[in-house]
Amino acid sequence: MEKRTFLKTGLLFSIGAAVAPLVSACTPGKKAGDTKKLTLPPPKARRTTPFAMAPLPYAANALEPHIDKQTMEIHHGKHHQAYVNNLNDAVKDTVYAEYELDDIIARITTADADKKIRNNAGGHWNHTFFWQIMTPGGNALQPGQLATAINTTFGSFDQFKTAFSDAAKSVFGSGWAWLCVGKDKGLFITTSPNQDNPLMLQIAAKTGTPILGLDVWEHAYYLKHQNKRADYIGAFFNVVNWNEVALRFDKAMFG
Ligand code: MN3
Repeated sequence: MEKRTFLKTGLLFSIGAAVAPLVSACTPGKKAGDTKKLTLPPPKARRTTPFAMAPLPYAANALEPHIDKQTMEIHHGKHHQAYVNNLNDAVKDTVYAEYELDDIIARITTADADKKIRNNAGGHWNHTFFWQIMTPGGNALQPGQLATAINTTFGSFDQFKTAFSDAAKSVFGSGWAWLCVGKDKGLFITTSPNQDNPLMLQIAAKTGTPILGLDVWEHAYYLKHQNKRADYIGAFFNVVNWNEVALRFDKAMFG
C-alpha cells in the first residue's frame, strides 16, 4: 500500500512493510551534507493522530500585567496554531509522518528538505514548553537541588538571572534563550536561532534538556514592550513557574 493511500484512508493496520522502514531509518530525511553522524534509537512509538495544540494552562489574561492578554491570544492562538498546522502539513508523506514530536526533533538535520519540519516541529515543541514554565504571578524557586545547582553553577540566583537575561538579549533577531541540563548533569545557558532548540541533536550548538526557556521573537513582546526586549525579559521573571522548572530539573537529573 502506498504511504499516501494509508494516510488518506486512515486505516490502522498491520505492522508490515510500511512500518519497518521507519524503524530502520536512523537519520531519516537526509542523505548528503550531514555534518554529524549520530546513531539514534528507533522511535518510541507510532503516532496515529495529527499533532494538536493543548489549551493554555491558564487564561490569556492571567499573566498580566507582565505579559498582556492580546499578546497571549495571538501568540498561542495564531502563532502556535500555525506551527501545529504547518507541521502536520510538512510531515505528510515523509518518513516522519508517524513519528512523535520528540523523535522528530532529535532527528532533524540541516537538510534543506527538513526546513519546514525543522521550523514547525521546533515551534510546536518550544511553545508547548513555554506555556508550561510560566504561571500567573510566578512562584519562587524553593530551596532544593535546583536552587543549589544554580548557586553552585552561577554563583547566586541573581547572577543566574543576569547571565540568562544577557543571553536572551544577545539573540540576534528571532530565537530562544535556554537553561538546560547537560549530558554531564551540569546546568548551562545557551541560545538558539529561530525555532531550533537544544534537543535538536544534529543541529544545536550545545545539546541538553531544556528546563527553562524564553521566546525572544518580537511576536512574544512587541505589542506591550515594543522594541524594549530587556523590559520583556525582566517581566518574564515575574511569571516563571519555578515549581515546573524544578520538576523538569529533577526529571533530567534523576530520570
Ligand atoms: Mn513565539
